[in-house]
Formats: sequence, structure tokens, C-alpha cells
Amino acid sequence: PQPIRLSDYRPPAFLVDEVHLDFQLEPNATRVRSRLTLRRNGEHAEPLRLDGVRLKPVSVAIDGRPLAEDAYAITPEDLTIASVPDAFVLETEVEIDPEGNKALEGLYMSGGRFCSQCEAEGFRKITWFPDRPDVLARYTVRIEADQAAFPRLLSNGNLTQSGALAGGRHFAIWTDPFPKPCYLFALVAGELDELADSFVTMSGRQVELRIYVDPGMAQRALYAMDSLKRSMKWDEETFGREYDLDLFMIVAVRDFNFGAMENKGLNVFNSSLLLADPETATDFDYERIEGVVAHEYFHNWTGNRITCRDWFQLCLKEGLTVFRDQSFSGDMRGAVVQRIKDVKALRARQFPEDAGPLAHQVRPSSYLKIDNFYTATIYEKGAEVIRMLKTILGAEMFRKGMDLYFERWDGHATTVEAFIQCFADVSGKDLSAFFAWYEQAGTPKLEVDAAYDAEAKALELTLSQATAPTPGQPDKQPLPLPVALGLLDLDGEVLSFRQEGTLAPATEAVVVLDQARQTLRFEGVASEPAVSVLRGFSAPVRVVSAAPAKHRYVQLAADPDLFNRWEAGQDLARDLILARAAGEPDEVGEERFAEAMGRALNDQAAEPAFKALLLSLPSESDLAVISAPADPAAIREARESLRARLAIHLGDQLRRLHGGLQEAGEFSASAEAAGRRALRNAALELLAADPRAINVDRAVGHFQAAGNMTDAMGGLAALMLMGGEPFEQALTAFYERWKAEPLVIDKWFAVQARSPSEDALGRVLGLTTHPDFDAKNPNRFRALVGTFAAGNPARFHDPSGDGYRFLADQILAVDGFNPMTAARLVEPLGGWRRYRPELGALMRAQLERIVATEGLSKNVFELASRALE
Ligand code: BAL
Ligand code: ZN
Repeated sequence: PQPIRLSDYRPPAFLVDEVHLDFQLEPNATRVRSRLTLRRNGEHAEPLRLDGVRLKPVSVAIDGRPLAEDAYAITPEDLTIASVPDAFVLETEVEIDPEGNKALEGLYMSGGRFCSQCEAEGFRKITWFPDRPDVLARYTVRIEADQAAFPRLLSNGNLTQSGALAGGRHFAIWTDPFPKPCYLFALVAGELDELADSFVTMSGRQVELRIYVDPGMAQRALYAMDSLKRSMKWDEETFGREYDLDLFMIVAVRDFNFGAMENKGLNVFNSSLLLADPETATDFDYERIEGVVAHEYFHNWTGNRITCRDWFQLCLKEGLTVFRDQSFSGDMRGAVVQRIKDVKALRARQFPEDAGPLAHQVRPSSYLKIDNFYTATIYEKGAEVIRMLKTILGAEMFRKGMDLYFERWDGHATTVEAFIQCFADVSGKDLSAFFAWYEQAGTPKLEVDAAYDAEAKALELTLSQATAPTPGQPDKQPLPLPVALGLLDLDGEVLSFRQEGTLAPATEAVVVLDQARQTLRFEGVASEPAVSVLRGFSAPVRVVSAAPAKHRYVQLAADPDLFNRWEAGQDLARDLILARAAGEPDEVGEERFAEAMGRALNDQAAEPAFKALLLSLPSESDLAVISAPADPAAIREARESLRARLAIHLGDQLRRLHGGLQEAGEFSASAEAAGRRALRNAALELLAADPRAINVDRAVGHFQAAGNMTDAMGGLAALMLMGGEPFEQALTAFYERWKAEPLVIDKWFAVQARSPSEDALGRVLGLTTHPDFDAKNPNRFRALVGTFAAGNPARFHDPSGDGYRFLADQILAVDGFNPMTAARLVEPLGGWRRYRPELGALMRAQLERIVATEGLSKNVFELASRALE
């Protein structure tokens, strides 16, 4: 297959002003009539070419006259009409099969309801259309269906008409006044309960808010509704953005490839990211719901009102909107804790991507299937790039640039260059060097070398950066890298300093490293400093520092930058685990670390949520990314050994903490209450590394007494880590209690997929034949297969290669009906070069087997073949 390249971009040959769609909904044979008002874009004589896939043609007419069959050509991918006027009305009718659509793109059925997903290229499975984001049109949509089976008929915009029809049918007409690209079209029809509320905007308009869910589930949408109202207010206060329609709707569906989708005025959500109550959802679910509701809502301005010119610009809306939702969550839940969680997620998903054969630019330059680029790099690294822009420009100038962006580009489809130009215009700065963050893949390594001259009271700090080659980019340039830093003396007191060339002493500075190597001089430094570098994780890089461990201990105890306080603990743990994995354990260092963690846990000033994060050591996958070559079994053993040492050394303290944090009274979803539960569960999880009866009993008691899903899962996870009969009994009890709740049973599958026991793969294989396993449901499939491949490294990387073979089998099976979901699972095999050669060869063999399979989708082919390059 031929790749699509950014350099080949051409404006659309035809523009569409008006779209009238008429849906006659039937599960197996829906009729879609379309009337498009088209005009030629510029002076040319090109034919009209419209995208269309799996459409059964019924008729084609121009300006009311049916076309003869030889006047147009239909291929499996498009409709071409050789000769058309400069301006005309095209009417087409097609038949589609939503029930048979298991790829979950276009119009499909989920739980007996019609549902659509058009981003990126699903609209072409509904009707013929120029399916590209730079064709913006106004839509009027008429939906007709059986009234009893499909009582609610929803689409974008405002409901302008509805009523009953003969034969038990009914209809609704929706009009969206805002021109939009077709990827933002949505249609939902079926039986749904409604949760209703309203919001008064900053200009005093009342907006009706509706959340539609499975019958009986409306109360579980209350938290999402609350999150929505807080998001609307936050966007007004933080970015001056007001909602534009009179109605905002969200629908929850169970079968969904994405997490959620920002269709204009009609967001569609994976039910796992919308429904919550204390009995069935964990605090993590609550956090995700709040963040994703905000994300989709914020897209109304960053994505919908201003959209992408082409799919290469995906980060223009996604990176920016992730940055906005992370900022919102930080304001709602505490900036430091949120930042740590965001960085953990970046390291878990984006750093491995950037370090392997699937590494790509934040703004890619070619693709086979754009579906494959909804990645951590586009989303999370894209958000980091915006964060750096804000750090470099300052909050005030950043807001001015955003204001200009909204003013200049509202109603348009635009590019990343146009976005950056707004910030250059308001600040008067040349940001051309900054643009390299969009065009250069790979995680830079930032080396920090400090030399203190006690006599001169001066510190020389040498910062160097280097980025390893990535596919297609052998030579890397230095990037403008904002480094926030401060100094502490060895008693943990803040040291002031004067940066060379400045007069006023400061306690914090942001320097922008834009060379491969730069030496900075700081004067007036009263004593030997511990350098707290990259505060708040001011750039998405990997820091390598020669600083002695004693500096890290100073930071762990006293760094006023809480991100770096946490980071110091991670660095110390990482070094101890990797030393042990390499066969050189530092027992004295491990004891010292346990002592320091004990003191950190006793710090009464620190928030419980922060302490919970301190207790969780770097993940096995994070450690694998920085090991060369990675040995997952050795990493696991070394990490568990350090956890066991902490569990034994801190045992009494952890048990006291666990007992003392027991919740009394009513459940609260607040960040503070969630933080206390997080610490309590983190203490239990650490105790699980010391599976003596006292700790097993505690975990059993915790599980049995749990009054909410966070604690139930905390107990179950601790028992899973310890294994044996108590775990099996808890699993059975959990299943019996929750078997009627699909979202909870997803958790039941996932916790088993993470089991460290030797028979983990056998258990996972067995679960694929469980009556509740359904590979056609992406949530269930990811809960079992995705969790095993990405969340259980030691068992996935079993030396037999059986884990790899299992994953390849699953990818191939699911690719037959849902290529998008299948392709997302290629990544765990993609890092094969980073592992021990014996493992790498086995991983590679499975990738080769996948690529050699006949009838493979473009999605899986693209990722598996790139992984082999
Ligand atoms: N636009 C796809 C789903 C999301 O990022 O919101
Ligand atoms: Zn998004």
C-alpha cells in the first residue's frame, strides 16, 4: 500500500456547503439518502471524487437528474463522476449494514442501539463524501426509525422537528448551525435513559445538558454531569471560551474503539469513561471520567470550532486538548499529584514508543492508516510541547497567544504552523527553533554535570542534550529545552544564587538549553548544593545526572519542588533495582532507602495522595526502557526484592498507616478522600510483597470489608500479588457479586491478566474461553489481552515465547473484524530490539508471522511492518 504524505497535501477540489442526510434506520439494511450542495474549489477541470467504503449503491443524481451508470465509477473506496458543473446538488442513496459492522467505525450497533464513530475516516462508511477534515459544511439530519425499538433519535446541533409516523415509526430532524468536518458527525438511536441538567454561560445563556445511558443507569452519570459543568466553567475562566449551542449531549456506549469522541454537541463515550458510583467505580475511574469529560468538552473549541487542515495536524487538536484537560485536572485535584500522574503515564506509554521502531514525530509526515497515529506521542508528548511553550513564554503571553489563535482561526481548518505563529506574533519571538519539537522524534537525554567551587562560592552547571536516532531520522538537532532548576544545601535548606549576568539573587530559574552543550555559572552559592533540575518535569526528556545518592536523599526529604521530591525517590529506587538486576545488589543502599521512605511517610505536611505516589516504585516497563538490553525476569525479581525489603523494614509503619486510614462515614469522591484511599491501598500493595500470614489476613480483611470499588480492587490486587487460595476465593466472591456488571467484570479479567504467578498465561488462555469473554467488545478484549501484554511484562516475556505467540494469535483473530483494536496491540511486540537477544528474536518471529498473514488489515500491516524495519 502507498503511504499518504504531508508534502502531498492539496486543497480539496470541491467544497460542500450544505449536507442533508436522511436515515431510514434498520439494523441490517439502513438506507442513507444524502443531498450535498457542492462547488468547484478554484479553476480546474478535475472530476468529482468522493470517499465511500462498503456502501451498497442505490442511486446517484445531479441537480435532480439520475445519472446513467456509465456517467460514474464506483470502486471499493470511492465514487468518481467525471464531468460535473461548477456548482450543483448531488443526491445519492446507499444501503449499509450497521449490525454487521464489527469494526465499530461508521454506523454500527451496540447493545441494540445505533451508534456512530466517524473520526478519523468512518463517515465514508455511511455515505459518499469528501472525507477529509478541511471540508466544513452545515448539516441537517433527518432520522426515521421504529418508535418502540428506537425511542430516542439523536444527532448534532439542535432538534428542529420530531413526530410520529404511520406504521409505528417516528422521526427527528437535527440542524447544526456550525459548519463542521464530517468526522464530527454523530448519530445515536435507541432506548436510553436521560439525566438532565443545565448550565448558564458567562454571557447568561442557558445551555441544556443531557447525558444518555443504558436504562436504569442515570444516577451513575451524576459525576460525569458534575464534571461537565465544572469543565464548562473552567474553560470560561481559564481560556475565555463559552459553549455555543443551546444543547450539549453525551451518550454512553459499551462497544467503542476510542475512550470517547467529541462530535459537535453530541459526545459519544465509552461507558467505562462515563458511568460511576462508589460501588462499581474506582477512584481512578472517577479521575478518568472527570478528565475525559473535560477533554471532549474542551474539543468544542480546540478541535471543533478550529479543526485540523489534514490528519497530519492531529496534535493541533489532541496535544492541545490534552494539555487543557491536564491543566483542568491539576486545578481540580492538585497540580503536583496530577503532574506526577501525567508524567508516569508519559513514561509508561510514550517513552517506550519513542524508543522503539514505532517512534514518530508529534506531527508525522506520512502514514498508511491515520488510525495508527492516535498515539501517546501525538496526545501526551503533544501536550508536553504545549506545556513547554507556556513555560518559555510565561502564562500571560501564552494566554494572549491562545486568544489570538481563537480569534484568527475560528471556523477554519488549520495547521500547527499557524498555531505557533500566533505565539510568535503576540510575543515578538522567533519560535522557528521551537518547531523542531513537532518534527523530531525520540526522547532527548539531558545530562547534568555540576562542579562547585567552594572558595568562589560558584557552581558551574554543564547541561548537554542528545537524542538517539529514530526510524527515518538518523541525525538529531539540539532542541530548545526549558530546564527549571533550584539549589538546596545538604541540610535541605533552599540556597539562593545569582545566575551569571544577573544581579538579583534568586531561588529558582528557568534556563532554555538550545545547544548540544552549555555551561551555566551560578554565583553566590553559599555551600555545596544538591541541584534540583528539571523541576515539575519542565521538558519531556530523560535526565542523566552524576550527582551522588546523598543529593537525592536531600531532595527526597526536602525539595520544595514536590515533583522533584517524588522524582528523587524514583531515581534512588531505579538505581537500586537496576544494580540488583545486574547482579550487584547494594544492600546498604536498600536499607538506607527504606529508612528514608519511612521518614517521608511520617511527614505530616505531605498529602496522602503524594505519599501514595512515593510508595509506588518505577514500573517494570519503565525500568525495561532504560535497561539495555532489558531482562524482564531479572527486573521483576529485583523490583520485588526491593519491595519486600520495604515491606519488611516498614511493616509496622505500613500496617499502622493502613489501619489508621480506614474510612468511616459516607463515601466521598473528593480528591482528598481519594488520596487517603490511595495511600491506604498503596500501603497494602507494598505489604503484599511480604506475604506472611499477618499481611495475607490483612488483605483478606480489607477485601471483605471494602465498602467501595477502590478498596475492593485494592484488596483483590494485593491478594493477586500474593496468589494462592485467598486470591482464588476472593476472585470467586467478586465474580458472583458483580457478574451482572460488565464494567466491573472488565476489572475482574484485568486483575487476573496481571497475575505474577507462573501459570499466568494458562489462566489468561483459559479466560479467553470464559462465557463472559467477548473479543468483539474492545473493553473486554483490552482488559484481558491488552493488560496481559502491556501490564504483565515478566509473564508476557516468558522465555518460551508463548506470551508473544498468544498476543500474535489474538491480534490476527481480532484483525478479521476490528483492525483498529487489533493494531493497538502490536506495540508490546514492537520493542523487540530493546530486549535480551533470545527474547527479541522470538518477538520478531511473531511480527514476521503477522506480516506474512494473508488478508491482513492496513492498520496491523503498517505497525507490524514498521516494527520490523
Ligand atoms: N478525537 C478522538 C477522541 C479524543 O481524542 O477525544
Ligand atoms: Zn481528543
